[in-house]
Amino acid sequence: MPEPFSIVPLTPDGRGGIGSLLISGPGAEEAFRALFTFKNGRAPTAEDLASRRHRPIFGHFSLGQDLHEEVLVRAVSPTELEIHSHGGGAIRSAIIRRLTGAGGTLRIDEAPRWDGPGDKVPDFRAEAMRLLPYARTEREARLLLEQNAGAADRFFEKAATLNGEARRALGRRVELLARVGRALYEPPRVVLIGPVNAGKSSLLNALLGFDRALVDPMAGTTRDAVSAATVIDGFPLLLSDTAGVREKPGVLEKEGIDRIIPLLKDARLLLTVYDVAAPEADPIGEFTRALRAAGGILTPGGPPSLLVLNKCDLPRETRNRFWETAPAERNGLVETSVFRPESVAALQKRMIEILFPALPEPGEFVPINARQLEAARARCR
Ligand SMILES: Nc1nc2c(ncn2[C@@H]2O[C@H](COP(=O)(O)OP(=O)(O)OP(=O)(O)O)[C@@H](O)[C@H]2O)c(=O)[nH]1
Ligand SMILES: [Mg+2]
Repeated sequence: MPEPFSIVPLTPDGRGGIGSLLISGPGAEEAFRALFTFKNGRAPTAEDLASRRHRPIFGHFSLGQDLHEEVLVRAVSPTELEIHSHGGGAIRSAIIRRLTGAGGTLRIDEAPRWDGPGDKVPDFRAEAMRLLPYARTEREARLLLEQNAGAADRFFEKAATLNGEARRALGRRVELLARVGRALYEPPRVVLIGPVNAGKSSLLNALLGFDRALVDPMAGTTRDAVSAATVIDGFPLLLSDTAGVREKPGVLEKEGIDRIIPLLKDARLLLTVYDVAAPEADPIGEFTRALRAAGGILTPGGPPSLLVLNKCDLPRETRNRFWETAPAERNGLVETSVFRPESVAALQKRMIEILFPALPEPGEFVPINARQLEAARARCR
């Protein structure tokens, strides 16, 4: 019966280039020696580890089936070792699986959640620090450090000096800033929809900066929804490409269209992409009808939608006159071409403006969980 030990993740899963684990307990060293070899293939003895206390030890950690991961190890004591590997989620879980197989128990604090449990009166600084290891970008890390530096204290002091409309205005601002706080937990999902061949997949690739989705001149190329995580202006986002929608789709195409429906509910922003040169008399009406036929109804209560007119590099005479005459829909429309990077950058800017209508000033308070938002609301009523 192996002696017990615990496995404690020191870094959040899959978030960094390096992933660190601490194993501790009476069985830690023995389990480690059975799974680790030096670069020359030799397994370490207890004396090897004792003579290298606190010095980095480089070698291979066995993942089973002839697979191994290069790791750096620090043998703190016979009952405590740090294992540093690549940070990717798959490698981390493989290492943890091997360690639990050798008698270890995974000890993990629950990752903070936007509406997670906590003290009734939020401890603003401590909560920011608890979230810090989960920051994905420098912008997020800076925001949390500012929250730890007294942003909430200043907010509540200021709120106490305000009355009436000024106080309600502060309340409205904090409500908008909460979207930035909420995005720390769930990157907003942006879904590209539109008629077939409008350039949705090309635009997804252009927004990502690499070719994630298949692009083809043939209409109906995308069958499945393809998603990818990206960062725009320091904000992590999820982008989803979808199958083009047209009336009377083929069987396989219909499958693809069916998969759009749940994404519409999950979206924080829809990019409705049209080809400026597509010749339909009423492209918007036609797309909306086809989407409705598939069960997807765009309601006013649903996510905001941004109209993107793509392929604006095409010669003027090929443009559909519809776009010159349709007055209502032209409001807020963004023209893009995947061949014009500045147009893609302008689209990214609009996306961020819609998703985050207010951005915090340096040092400004941002509620980073539901209880913080509730406390701020109560003060601004
Ligand atoms: N001139 C021009 N062509 C583009 C642009 N964007 C996409 N295309 C072309 O339009 C065709 C269709 O592009 P896709 O990205 O596959 O379009 P899609 O909307 O994903 O199409 P489906 O998945 O079939 O619905 C391809 O030949 C692209 O090269 C653009 O900005 N300008
Ligand atoms: Mg496509």
